[in-house]
Amino acid sequence: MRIIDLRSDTMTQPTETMRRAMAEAEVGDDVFGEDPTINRLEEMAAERLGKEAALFVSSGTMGNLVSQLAHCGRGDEIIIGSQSHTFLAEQGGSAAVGGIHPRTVPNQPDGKLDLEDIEFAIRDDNIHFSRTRLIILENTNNSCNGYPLDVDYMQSVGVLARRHGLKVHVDGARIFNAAVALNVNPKSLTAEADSVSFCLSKGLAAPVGSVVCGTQDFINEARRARKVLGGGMRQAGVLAAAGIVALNEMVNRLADDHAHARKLAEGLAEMKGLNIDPDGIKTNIVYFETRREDLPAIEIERHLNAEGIKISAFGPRRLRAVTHYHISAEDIEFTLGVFSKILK
Ligand code: TLP
Repeated sequence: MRIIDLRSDTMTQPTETMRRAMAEAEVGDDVFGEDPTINRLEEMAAERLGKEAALFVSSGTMGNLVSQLAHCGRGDEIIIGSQSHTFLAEQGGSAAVGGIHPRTVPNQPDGKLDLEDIEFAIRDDNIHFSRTRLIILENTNNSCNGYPLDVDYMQSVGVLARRHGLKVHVDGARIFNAAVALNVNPKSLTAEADSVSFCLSKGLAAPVGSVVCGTQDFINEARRARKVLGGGMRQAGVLAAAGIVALNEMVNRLADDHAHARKLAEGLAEMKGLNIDPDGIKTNIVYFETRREDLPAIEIERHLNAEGIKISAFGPRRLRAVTHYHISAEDIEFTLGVFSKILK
């Protein structure tokens, strides 16, 4: 049976070029800073995002956690979106591992945190309160339809943070999707951020890894944090080699994923019983709702699965489909055909 896997862009398989680069990678002990391929990936990543230095880590979750550990001490507070991945889906690592207290602010439908809400959440110097240290933004914002946060907004949060002596971390798991969707240089999205982490293993199709970028001092701290978490890898240049190919070859093509997501959204919008605004789909993540009493999300997921189409129910009425490297325009047509059959 033909399988169309729309559960996540994490499902992407490494390309042939990646597999070759991995097999031929020059490697060394990275805990000693001696893996030339990792060093090259870190230099490239820092350059792409306009930062002094970078650190290769095993996952997006580790990237966000080492960044928080580098910026904050125990008892410090972070301001973070109530719908953010770091708050919702990283096991509460901020608190569990770092002793860092999350103060949530509601994400607006376009993923932004309202500037007034951020300002209101910043703590005064008062013996009752923890100290606010860090604001975390997510770009693109996964739960909010993968919405990209624009350059002006990213800058205004940076200005606000500096006014209050705070740092900004960007969970840029899909920052290159944001840059491609907005048609801007990714540097302009991270210029005001103190740190940014991005994933190589999502739309960019590398098998493993994320990179954290920031100042050299910040990266020194993040490197210590990575080691205590057990993330000091040795000859991991075999992984970084795929990451280099990802940065060189897989960024511009993200536009195809966005076009496919939009096409899927437009098709779903025409179907009775589903709720979706295709204009809200700017990147590769498509959330939609079922209004059919007889077809809750989990039932739709089950029917699609039986036809070889994998998507995820994200609540009683909400579902998510994510486009990526292995999803073609024809797969979208086929998927829409199956949807109309199921909804009949
Ligand atoms: N997102 C994944 C998983 O939650 C399954 C997905 O399918 O969307 N930040 C953001 C915005 C993310 O979407 C994710 C993963 C992460 C961080 C964590 O990355 P990993 O999975 O590499 O730890």
